[in-house]
Amino acid sequence: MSQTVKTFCRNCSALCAMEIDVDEGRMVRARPDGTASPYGAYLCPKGLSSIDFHNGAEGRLLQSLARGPDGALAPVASEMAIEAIGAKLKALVDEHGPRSVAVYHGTGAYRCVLGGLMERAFVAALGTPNFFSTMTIDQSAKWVTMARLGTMASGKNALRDCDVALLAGGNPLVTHQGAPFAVAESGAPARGFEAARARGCKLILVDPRRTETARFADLLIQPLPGHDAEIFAAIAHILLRDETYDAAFVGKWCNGLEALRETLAPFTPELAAKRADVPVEQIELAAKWLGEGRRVCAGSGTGPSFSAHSNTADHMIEVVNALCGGYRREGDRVRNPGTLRTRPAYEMAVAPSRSFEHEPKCLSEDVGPLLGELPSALIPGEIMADSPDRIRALIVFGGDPLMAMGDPALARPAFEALDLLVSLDCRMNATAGLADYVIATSQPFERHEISIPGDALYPAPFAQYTRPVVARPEGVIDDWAFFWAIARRMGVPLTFKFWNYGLNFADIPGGLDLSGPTPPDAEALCRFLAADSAVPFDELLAHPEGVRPDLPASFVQPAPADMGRLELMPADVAGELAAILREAGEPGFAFRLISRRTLHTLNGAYRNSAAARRRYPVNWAYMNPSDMAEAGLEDGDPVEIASRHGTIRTLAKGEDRLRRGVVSMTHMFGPLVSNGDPVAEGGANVGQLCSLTEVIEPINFMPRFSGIPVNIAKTVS
Ligand SMILES: Nc1nc2c(c(=O)[nH]1)N[C@H]1C(S)=C(S)[C@@H](COP(=O)(O)OP(=O)(O)OC[C@H]3O[C@@H](n4cnc5c(=O)[nH]c(N)nc54)[C@H](O)[C@@H]3O)O[C@H]1N2
Ligand SMILES: Nc1nc2c(c(=O)[nH]1)N[C@H]1C(S)=C(S)[C@@H](COP(=O)(O)OP(=O)(O)OC[C@H]3O[C@@H](n4cnc5c(=O)[nH]c(N)nc54)[C@H](O)[C@@H]3O)O[C@H]1N2
Ligand code: SF4
Ligand SMILES: [Mo]
Repeated sequence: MSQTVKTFCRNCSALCAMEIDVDEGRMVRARPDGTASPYGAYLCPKGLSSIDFHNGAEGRLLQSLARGPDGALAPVASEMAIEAIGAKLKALVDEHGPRSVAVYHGTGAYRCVLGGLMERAFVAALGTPNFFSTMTIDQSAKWVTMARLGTMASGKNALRDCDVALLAGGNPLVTHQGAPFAVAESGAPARGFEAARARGCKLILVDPRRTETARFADLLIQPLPGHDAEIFAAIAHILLRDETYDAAFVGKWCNGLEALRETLAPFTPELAAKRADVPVEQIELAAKWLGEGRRVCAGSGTGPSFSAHSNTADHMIEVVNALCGGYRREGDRVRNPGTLRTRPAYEMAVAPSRSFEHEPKCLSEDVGPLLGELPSALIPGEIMADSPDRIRALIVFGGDPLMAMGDPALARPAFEALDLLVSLDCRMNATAGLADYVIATSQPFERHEISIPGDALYPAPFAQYTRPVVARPEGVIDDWAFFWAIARRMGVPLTFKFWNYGLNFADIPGGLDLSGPTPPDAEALCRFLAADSAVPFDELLAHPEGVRPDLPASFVQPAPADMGRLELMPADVAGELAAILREAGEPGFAFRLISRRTLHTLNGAYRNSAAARRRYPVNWAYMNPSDMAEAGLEDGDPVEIASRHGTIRTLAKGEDRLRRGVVSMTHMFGPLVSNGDPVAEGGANVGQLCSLTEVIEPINFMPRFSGIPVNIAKTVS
């Protein structure tokens, strides 16, 4: 029997609405569904490939695995694995306390609503501070900025409202990464940029690569990577020099203008232009447009957050945004106040928390949490710490931290030293290969899901609920059911709550008591989450295509209380800028290796789909054709890429979109540690070029994933 089912994609926070044809219980075709979606009908190649992925293109796990006495992983019933894991965790907690248990939340966990909330409930009930996620090896420079500069509660201006928008180091046309950090709409990003241009909005991009997004740019600055701190310090310098900053906004909400002026005095546009190797006129023009803009937004993607001095760079990008008053202001229209949970917006500064200076601190470094999380790059150090409180068990939920954090020479032995490593995943990956247990989980189209991750991010109010499109195979379990069962086995009483970033789980009132013996019902959990929804749950049930409620117009309200001011130039940031000024560069390396993402893969996932393999039999080392000619390289030539920390082999490919002096590769290809044959291995792991101990940032301990100094040599194969 064949039928068509309405649901939504779970790959990224765009949560694009889709229709899937199901034939005899098997998904066969996907189409975009524009019936109610605020993006209209839209699916990117990953949304379309999710059918192949679902049907096993990537070696789906249909059974859980346990490591036997012979050291090999062998199939095990999930219930038996959970019994053994629960018993082991309980013994560890009884002997060493809750801190001995850690959780890592990966990309596969973000759009798994019930799993993610059950995981939070488990961590809160257990009382371990060891919550890690990809966020601290991604753009946590933004979290550091919030903690040091503060934040405007009303949020930044949306692309739909801007007349000047700046995006540094992001490529939303490919990644669909948009607000709240980057300046873009995550669903149908090209339509968002086209509409902005049609309104006359000017778009400025700062990227060493002329990205796919650059076709919408009015100004493209192509710097050497790792110099965003100087570039944005110079833009701020010009705004102050020319008095084109928003003095009313700064006067009302900011501290530290004089310290900013003083610190930025040496950061002239000429200095930034020289360091970043760009025309000084481009920096002047960007600052002129930003200064003239009436409604501005400056933001960034991963580029500046991955490169040298990422925390300082991000701070300066936010300072530029603040000098332009680039936030929604009292009386501004709030296009989407949220649907499942409607929130008022206030024009109000929230003072910096400097949460990282407070307990609970890490064992291996004197640093505390950012938004309730500890830095993922410190997981190896927290396992190896000479302390009774060290991490002894790690549960990895939808992630591959060994591939993601880089420096496998340091990280792998630490993971091997754990008493217990559990991977909760729908397929095998490098970390799962080391695990004691791999729990085979359901995949998105087999789950109940409600659109919480998109709720405040959709460009207009919208909510969607989906039941499973197809049944889950017999041997797999839902992620939430794993956390519920483990807690039950350990005697840890769970309270299920509507948690979101910025909230402290324990402080959220109410919740659903799940401490009883009967497993909860997934739909009942979603109904609970929709209890305060502007669209009643039954209406969502009746409209599987989603609902766009007709909410009364909402506007930014005046501040209800004095919460503080933004700190433009705290002393630590001034110190970092002074150090950057003294820096002599990193001689001895001819190239800088920069990060990139590809349209057909999602970090480690989808790289074995037919479409991805055709395009990327290896992860190419893309280079500027003139650089290649100078090095005697031709397309497809084998090359060796050497950083201070490691060496990998791959094949070179010319790309005139890249500026000279950079080589661009993507992450998460190939085995964790290569044996040197990139073609046979399907790529090489750029993480081998990274270090978890050197050139690491303060506060979030962010490793350098972009702008890595490297040399490139042709290899004789
Ligand atoms: N198709 C696809 N979509 C994805 C993903 C995927 O793997 N594939 N991954 C998802 C994830 S986990 C994330 S975090 C987001 C990331 O989303 P984006 O941030 O949009 O990711 P990238 O496309 O890698 O864009 C980073 C850009 O920064 C530039 N860059 C590198 N170094 C520097 C620098 O020092 N300064 C400046 N100014 N620019 C620099 C690079 O050239 C690149 O164009 O995408 C998400 N979406
Ligand atoms: N050198 C370098 N390193 C990087 C980056 C880089 O650009 N360069 N990018 C960094 C960034 S931004 C990120 S976000 C990280 C990514 O790091 P991770 O998130 O740790 O890595 P992924 O490969 O995305 O792992 C996602 C896993 O989730 C699984 N999965 C998918 N759906 C589900 C599900 O429904 N349930 C469960 N349980 N599992 C599921 C997939 O099979 C996959 O194994 O890497 C970081 N590391
Ligand atoms: S943009 Fe994101 S949600 Fe939409 S189809 Fe692509 S991966 Fe799925
Ligand atoms: Mo990411």
